[in-house]
Amino acid sequence: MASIEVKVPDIGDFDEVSVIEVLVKPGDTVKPEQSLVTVESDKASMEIPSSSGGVVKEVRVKLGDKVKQGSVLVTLDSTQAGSSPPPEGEGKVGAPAAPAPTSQQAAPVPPPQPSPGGGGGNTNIEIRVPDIGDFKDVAVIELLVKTGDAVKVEQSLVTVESDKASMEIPSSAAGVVKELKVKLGDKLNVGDLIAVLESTSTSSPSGQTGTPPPQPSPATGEGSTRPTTAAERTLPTAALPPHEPSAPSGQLPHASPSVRKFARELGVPLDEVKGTGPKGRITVEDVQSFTRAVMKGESSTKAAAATGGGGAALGLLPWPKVDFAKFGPVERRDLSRIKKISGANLHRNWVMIPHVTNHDDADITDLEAFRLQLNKENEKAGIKVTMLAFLIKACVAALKKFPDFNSSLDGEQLVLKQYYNIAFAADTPNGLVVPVIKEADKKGILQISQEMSELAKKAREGKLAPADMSGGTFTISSLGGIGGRYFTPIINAPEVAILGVCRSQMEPVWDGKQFQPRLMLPMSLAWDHRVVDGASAARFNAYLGAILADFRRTML
Ligand code: CAO
Repeated sequence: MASIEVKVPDIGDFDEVSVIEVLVKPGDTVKPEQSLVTVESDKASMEIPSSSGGVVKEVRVKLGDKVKQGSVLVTLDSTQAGSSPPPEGEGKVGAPAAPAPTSQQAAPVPPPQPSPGGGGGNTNIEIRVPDIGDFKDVAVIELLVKTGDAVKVEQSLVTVESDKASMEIPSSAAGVVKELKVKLGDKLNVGDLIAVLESTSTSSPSGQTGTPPPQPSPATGEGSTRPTTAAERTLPTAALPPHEPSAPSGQLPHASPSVRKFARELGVPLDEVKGTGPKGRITVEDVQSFTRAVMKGESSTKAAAATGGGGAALGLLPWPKVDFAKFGPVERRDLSRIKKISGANLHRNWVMIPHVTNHDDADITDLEAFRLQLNKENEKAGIKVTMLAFLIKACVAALKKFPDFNSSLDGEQLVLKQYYNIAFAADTPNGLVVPVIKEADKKGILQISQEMSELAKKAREGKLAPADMSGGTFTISSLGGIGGRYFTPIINAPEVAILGVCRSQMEPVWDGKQFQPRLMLPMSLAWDHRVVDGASAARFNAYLGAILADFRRTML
């Protein structure tokens, strides 16, 4: 029976790091690459994986211990299931895992580069991702600055996260952010451009003065400047709806990457969990206790409280369990990732929002004639306008007239948004996604059409970035290209209303003297009865119908 000592591998530039979490205990079976401990330096927190599989015989470290390369973490009994030979090139027993999930290495950070166009007194400086060790394609989970912000050397610009570590990327120079080149969800690698700064001070880029360039710092530490909410962190995987982030509520939750990942998988808002670990660090147990309390109805998340409770104590019968195969052949298919996420969101929204739907018809005879003419004119430019683009514009006009429909509930307050970001449901082979046309009030029909077709294409190819699906204030679900008459669309929380439209068709409409053939568009407006009522919904639909019947009214 071979006993293997698993040691701390090469962790780059660090002399000593503290053990902040022990992830295994004697008797546990571990697989190669499974994380054993989380360590933290003043630069980053990271998990150290096992170089071999086996059963944990002894854990040689405890919380707070300082470890460095070569320190023994655990001994494994390698005869058990799950063991595997040490990684290639590591023939000796107890060799460190290769390569270690270091979040930084000692390699130099590329100095900031003056970029072209920086003439006169001000120089443009490009800030790029420094060497972040073995990580590739780390996701941006937080933007810590925006255009126009003055930043100091070492000030964090963005937070990135892999499944092993999270870290903030600091600026290697001082200046004013001229352009932020990344957005939430972007995947970054060494050398990628993060921002262009305009150097207005006498301070010169650190790489040029010979001072050591700043290194990424831990995103889990107390030093973080602006926290993102847990809701924001779920954005990379969010489909319908991408939950509107609530206002930042304080410090960035202090938790290791594995705890953050665990919380994200459960949908636990980490900034609402009380940490019981050293220095208030949130542990796996804290996340589990939080989840248990919510499930038992003893506690509630802020989001749930804002919309009237957790819904855990509905007292419903259990879901029927049927052995379908008893009645005939069946096939089992896993739900797609998008379906799983959107299903959970749809379920919550359906259960928690008192939906009411008003149905109405809009006479789009003249608008359709105009649309066809427009498409003829723009045939060469390759822009195709569908009714949805007009609907987006018409909805903006209706939202301006009835601002409650462009709001969100926040506890006992209504947040009335003064921007008009219209989301539209897009059907994709993997499920439903909801991209957003930002600032639709400031865009013309042709631009909206173009953006819509780009977003729909990205949606079908599964390439929508979280930012493409966030910030919506009202949603339209159009089944017009498919068919049907009316349906109840589910409100895309935290929005308060959604418009569903179906296929238009010619109908006889009485004009007071005779029936006229008119092209009628069936509309279904679903709304949250806590925020609006039937009378205003009927007025909204009537106004929308009037605009669609005579689009000149949008100019009024
Ligand atoms: N009445 C009649 N025809 C319509 C119409 C309407 N209300 N809306 C669109 N059409 C026509 C278009 O003009 C186009 O006609 P041509 O092929 O002759 O040019 C055709 O239907 C197809 O349109 P489209 O679907 O490609 O374009 P769109 O802008 O209307 O919609 C998009 C784009 C992405 C929203 C749509 O493709 C889609 O995915 N719809 C499904 C949304 C959905 O699933 N909603 C349900 C959510 S709840 O589960």
